[in-house]
Amino acid sequence: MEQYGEDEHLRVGSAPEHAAGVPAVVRSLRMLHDQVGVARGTRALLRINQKHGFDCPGCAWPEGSTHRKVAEFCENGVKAVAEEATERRITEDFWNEHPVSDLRERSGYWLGQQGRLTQPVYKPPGSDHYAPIGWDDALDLVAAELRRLDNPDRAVFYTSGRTSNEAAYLFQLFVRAYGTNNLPDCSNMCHESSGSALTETIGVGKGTVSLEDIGMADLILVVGQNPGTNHPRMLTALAAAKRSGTSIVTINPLREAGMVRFKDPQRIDGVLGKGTELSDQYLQIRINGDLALFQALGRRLLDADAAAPGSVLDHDFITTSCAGFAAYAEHVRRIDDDMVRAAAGLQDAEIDELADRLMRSDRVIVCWAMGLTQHKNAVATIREIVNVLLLLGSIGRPGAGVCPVRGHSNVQGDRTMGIWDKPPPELLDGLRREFGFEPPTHDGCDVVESIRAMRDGKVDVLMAMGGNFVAATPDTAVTEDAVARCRLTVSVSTKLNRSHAVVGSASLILPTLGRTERDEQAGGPQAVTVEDSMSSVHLSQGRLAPASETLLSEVSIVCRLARRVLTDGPVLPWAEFERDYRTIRESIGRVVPGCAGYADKVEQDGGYVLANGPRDSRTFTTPDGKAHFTVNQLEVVDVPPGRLLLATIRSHDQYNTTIYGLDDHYRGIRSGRRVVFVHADDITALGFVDGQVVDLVSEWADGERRASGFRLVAYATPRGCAAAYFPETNVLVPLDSTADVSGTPTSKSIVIRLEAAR
Ligand SMILES: Nc1nc2c(c(=O)[nH]1)N[C@H]1C(S)=C(S)[C@@H](COP(=O)(O)OP(=O)(O)OC[C@H]3O[C@@H](n4cnc5c(=O)[nH]c(N)nc54)[C@H](O)[C@@H]3O)O[C@H]1N2
Ligand SMILES: Nc1nc2c(c(=O)[nH]1)N[C@H]1C(S)=C(S)[C@@H](COP(=O)(O)OP(=O)(O)OC[C@H]3O[C@@H](n4cnc5c(=O)[nH]c(N)nc54)[C@H](O)[C@@H]3O)O[C@H]1N2
Ligand SMILES: [Mo]
Repeated sequence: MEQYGEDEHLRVGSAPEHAAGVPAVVRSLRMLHDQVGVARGTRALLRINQKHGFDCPGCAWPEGSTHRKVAEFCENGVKAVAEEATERRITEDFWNEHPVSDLRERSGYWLGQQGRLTQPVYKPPGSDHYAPIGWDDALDLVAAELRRLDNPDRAVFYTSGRTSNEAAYLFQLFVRAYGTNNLPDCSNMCHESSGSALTETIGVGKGTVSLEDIGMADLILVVGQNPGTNHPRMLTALAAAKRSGTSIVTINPLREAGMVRFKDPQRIDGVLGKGTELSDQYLQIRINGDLALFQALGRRLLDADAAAPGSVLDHDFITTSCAGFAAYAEHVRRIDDDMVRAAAGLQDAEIDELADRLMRSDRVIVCWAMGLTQHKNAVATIREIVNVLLLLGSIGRPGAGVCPVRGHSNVQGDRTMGIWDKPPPELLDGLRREFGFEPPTHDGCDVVESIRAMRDGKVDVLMAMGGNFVAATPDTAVTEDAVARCRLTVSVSTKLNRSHAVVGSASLILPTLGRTERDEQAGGPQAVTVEDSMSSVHLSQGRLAPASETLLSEVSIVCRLARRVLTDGPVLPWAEFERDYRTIRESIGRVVPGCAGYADKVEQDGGYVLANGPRDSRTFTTPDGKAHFTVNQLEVVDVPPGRLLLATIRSHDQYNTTIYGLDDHYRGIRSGRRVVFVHADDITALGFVDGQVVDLVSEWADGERRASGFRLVAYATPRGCAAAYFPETNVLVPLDSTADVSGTPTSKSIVIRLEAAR
């Protein structure tokens, strides 16, 4: 396969000891001007995250409601905008020159570089070519295929996290009116573990802190997250907190430059000076050691309070607002120190120091991302974070709480709008009331269950609202075969990706407007709404000329498809919805739990913040109204001798499966992606040398999987740990290796061995 042939120029240098916003933004601007041109590029940048502008398609970190800076974006946002606002176009000739079999051999980087999709194209069964097709014919085709299914559960409807609230709301409405809850989404692979753990323990599956809280905390733990690359604007907030006296502790197997020192592009001392030293303590924990660490911290807090009662624990809060304390305390008092050492790989003194910091802090925030959510025990690990915060009463108070940092810019909103394979009953009640049809009540398939169903011949149609299903999901070989068993695959997309090359017997690509673009409907120019990581909802209005006259918005595509599919089902106001998106928001206000008055409230300046019981009033919407301590068994992933535990991670120049470029600046990698980071002593002990090219072989109960040709890079990480980029390594993640409860693929703990490249 020529797929990853770009790596011949790979260079490995030393990783910098800090993240610097200015050079990073300059590098991205170069990318923007290459793709977009100076005038259109500048116009786009001035509209990112501004009032009356568009929400940055980069990440879900909030913008801050009051003091928006002129340039409220980061290098990540610039790249995301360049990717979408590019002036490159895929035109009719492209499809003649590149049969599907050719697209399959291309890298994700190459596919993305071809530019924006401009017209619907169809690949009929038996053909190796896509050819242009009109919108009506395309949508008729999908409708015919959906209408012939004898069981709606034979169709699966995937959503990625850039879809607006309006499109997401209509998509789930259409899918449920059609008769299935098969609504898997990227969240299943992302923060599902956070949602599961938080709903169970505090009653709401979202974070409980605001941007203001970040500045008020005494102590912030950043666990399993690399904001320097994935949420650069978070570094600005952390640096500001740091300057006002907040302590910051990083818990991460890799020494990530962004968490060491940060030069803020928005400040003069960040441009000229040394920047801000961010982490007061940096714990290079072993992969998957976090559950053990938080149990060990819990025990130290209990012991210290037992020695001086009332000095550490918030007894009032625990007694009046929490359940399950006694069982939890009993359990962590008996944890085995040797197991903690084996799992976390930390010195006792390091854990003692962090415990002291917790005891000295009145307000504690814990932030986390994929380093915690993609393990077998991910849900249990996040429950342990909640346990520690409950002990301290550090939840539902200013400057304190849980902060799962979301990825895709609207992944949290999509879930609020009902993109959920296991819908809450209140949402279904709302749909029943508003539209008078009986929605399906049985659970649908999440991502992994959908792949199993496709593999087992139980799915005929896969429709994706954005994203890159075959590349983002685990077990690439299994998934690609599974998808190929569908009769029809349909992608609503802005850019070409691997999911357009690995398809069912028939395949349609439906090109859509991106968030930066003007959306004109019969009722005038339309805005959409999005929700950020801190539950703030606001309007977003695209300003750039669309990439092509032919593009339809996601809302239009759903409305026009629904009208064709539901001809004998419930009569719903699709034409009105398409004409004026405010009518969608009015319906959201009547249907979606917690969104009363939505249409008016989002029109307020800066939008509004959705209610959140723990944050607003320290109320917990669990069945008994209490916050719950939980008891979690400490299990350590069994890594046999000679094997490593692999985490699959992101580089600085990628957005999930979208590869912007081949550098990972903050880790010293240039012009290539097939690298594996391993401790120098492990490289030697395993009989290899730094720089050697190896295969990664994952070992799992059902057999071995191989990813070939990775350059070994000696790196500062604990013994026994390894890291390499996704999606190249997704082939190593077994489909059935998932997190307990949440079902998230265990993309951060794969047992591998290294073999000299064949
Ligand atoms: N530029 C850019 N921005 C992005 C994205 C992108 O791809 N590119 N993706 C977006 C999306 S959808 C998401 S979900 C977020 C992802 O944001 P992150 O979660 O920051 O992304 P990852 O690269 O997966 O990084 C996980 C971090 O966890 C660490 N880690 C791995 N295993 C463990 C462990 O067992 N314990 C601990 N404590 N740490 C561990 C890794 O070393 C790494 O620093 O970013 C969003 N923003
Ligand atoms: N091994 C491993 N696998 C992982 C992860 C990991 O850490 N390790 N992380 C997981 C995580 S956290 C996530 S969120 C998933 C991501 O999974 P996805 O969300 O499915 O993947 P993306 O790469 O973000 O999707 C990119 C594509 O979305 C389309 N797109 C972009 N903007 C728009 C838009 O506005 N509208 C529409 N309709 N389409 C658009 C473009 O065609 C682009 O090619 O991957 C998961 N997979
Ligand atoms: Mo994500």
